[in-house]
Amino acid sequence: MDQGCISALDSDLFACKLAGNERVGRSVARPSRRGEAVISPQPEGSLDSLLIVNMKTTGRILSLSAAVALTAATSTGRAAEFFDDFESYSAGANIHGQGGWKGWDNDSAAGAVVSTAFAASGTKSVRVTGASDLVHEFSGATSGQWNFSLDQYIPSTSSGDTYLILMNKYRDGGGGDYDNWSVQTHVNLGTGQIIVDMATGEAPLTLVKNAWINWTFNIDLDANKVTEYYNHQLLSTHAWQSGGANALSAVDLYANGAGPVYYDNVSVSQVPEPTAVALLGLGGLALLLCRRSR
Ligand SMILES: [Ca+2]
Repeated sequence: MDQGCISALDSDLFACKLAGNERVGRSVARPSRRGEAVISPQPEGSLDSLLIVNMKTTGRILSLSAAVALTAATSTGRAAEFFDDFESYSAGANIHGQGGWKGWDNDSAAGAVVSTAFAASGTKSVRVTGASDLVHEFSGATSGQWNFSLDQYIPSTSSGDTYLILMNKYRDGGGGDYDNWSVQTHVNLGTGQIIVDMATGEAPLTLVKNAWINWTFNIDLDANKVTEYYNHQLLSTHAWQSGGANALSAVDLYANGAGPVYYDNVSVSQVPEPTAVALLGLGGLALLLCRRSR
């Protein structure tokens, strides 16, 4: 393999990545989008910069191929990504009506308070307790593979049964005729068990108290499947939806009178990220052309 070609390729791709992040910031700009579910079309500026750099190095054939690859990435790259670390809100405030958060059915009484008692990132998290039934809707996640992730802290003094829920259909006032549940993880603070409500026969996991743990859900909307991980342990794999929609519609942090439970770093991301797909496509094309030119 031509090492000189590889070095040049690596350098160009690195430059491309830097240019893309500076102008677009798919990864670095996440915190600036916190609190809002945003439609993030593949930005035209970054595509131009990628194309220009690779035209310099590999010529018109690559530029044409890259254009095809980038067009494909663009057509699939409209993602509804989301991130919230709760740092942008005032401590002690009800988060209902801020950053897209709201109580279930848009009821402020079902909101939750921003807290500085515990934080997985920065100094703040959101405190879900009592009447809290905190919702954030998402749009655009209607096909492909997605990761939903958040961090959870439960003090040993908390009590009751609390729930972490993902909806494939949700709207304010939708009720049982419209709303549809995909994930309902049940945390029994009394028995210390993590229980899957949306599948049968799954062994409960042991609740971790007084520590931040991560929940991750790998969602394959095309295959109608979700895999749930609690504290990096496999909890369950089951169908994403039945009688609902192939979509990630909302998260619901449901206290059910229990708590308090603290949540931080709520994240929705597409897998793989469209920018990464574009870069991989360009890299493969460049390597192919380097080999042909030898
Ligand atoms: Ca935080």
